[in-house]
Amino acid sequence: MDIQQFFSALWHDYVAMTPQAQKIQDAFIADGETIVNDHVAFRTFDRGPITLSALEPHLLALGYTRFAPYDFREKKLRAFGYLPPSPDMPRVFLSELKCHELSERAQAIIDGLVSQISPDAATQPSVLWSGRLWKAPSFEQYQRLMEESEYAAWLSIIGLRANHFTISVNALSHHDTLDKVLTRVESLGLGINPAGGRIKGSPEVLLEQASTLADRQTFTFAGGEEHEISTCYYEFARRYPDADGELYQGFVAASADKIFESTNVRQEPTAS
Ligand code: OOG
Ligand code: NI
Repeated sequence: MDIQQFFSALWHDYVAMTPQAQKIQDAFIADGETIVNDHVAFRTFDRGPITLSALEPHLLALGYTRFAPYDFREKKLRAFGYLPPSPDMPRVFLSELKCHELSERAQAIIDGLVSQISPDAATQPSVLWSGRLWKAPSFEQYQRLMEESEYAAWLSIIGLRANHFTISVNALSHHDTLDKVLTRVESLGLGINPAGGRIKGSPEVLLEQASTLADRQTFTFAGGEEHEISTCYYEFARRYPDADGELYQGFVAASADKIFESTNVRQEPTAS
């Protein structure tokens, strides 16, 4: 599978879960913009056949290289940023949940899910858009995970797929600031993730980012109970050159920490 086929399959799976992404992309194209994807992101458990180290070889096979590690102590996550084989391809952000930092009860729920995965599930790159590789959890299990980790609860029902694509603001010509981009997104009736402020980061840290609130869907839990859940979101990123004139390639942990919250089911009321 070449890198174009990889991202095309990933995008098709993502927009099926995230109708807002197609709507946003169509609006910018109608405005005369060219869409360049800054990065995509994946989430996983550090358990069973789908650990970060089991998924990473698929990125390396496409020519990606590990760039920088990130750690999110409070969210109990670790992650790596990856650089693409050519600058016109998206970067990748791959994170995993440090399951042993959750309670025994939550770990038992996660073990019950990952034990259903076939041992050879991660041998093909399509594992990265395979979705939920286990039966739907019960609503009670989902809520138990939610008490300790929004990420764990989200992953238990959504599974493996791109949780967001990211429009490169650098590649836009009319909407050349995050603020203009967000105003346009809001004009479509979509909400912006307010955590840490609408715009996260700054020119000083060489990266400004913002994201939508994830789409919502009704999900049928084990036993047939239905509840509204968060699916996936869209992000917007503007990169700045460093002192050597090279465009910043990394992520910013303090901003990423807030971007994760785009899929939170419970959104904090905004301060202002
Ligand atoms: C990834 C959040 C981090 C970024 O650009 O900082 C991120 C996630 O929600 O899984 O994508
Ligand atoms: Ni991102």
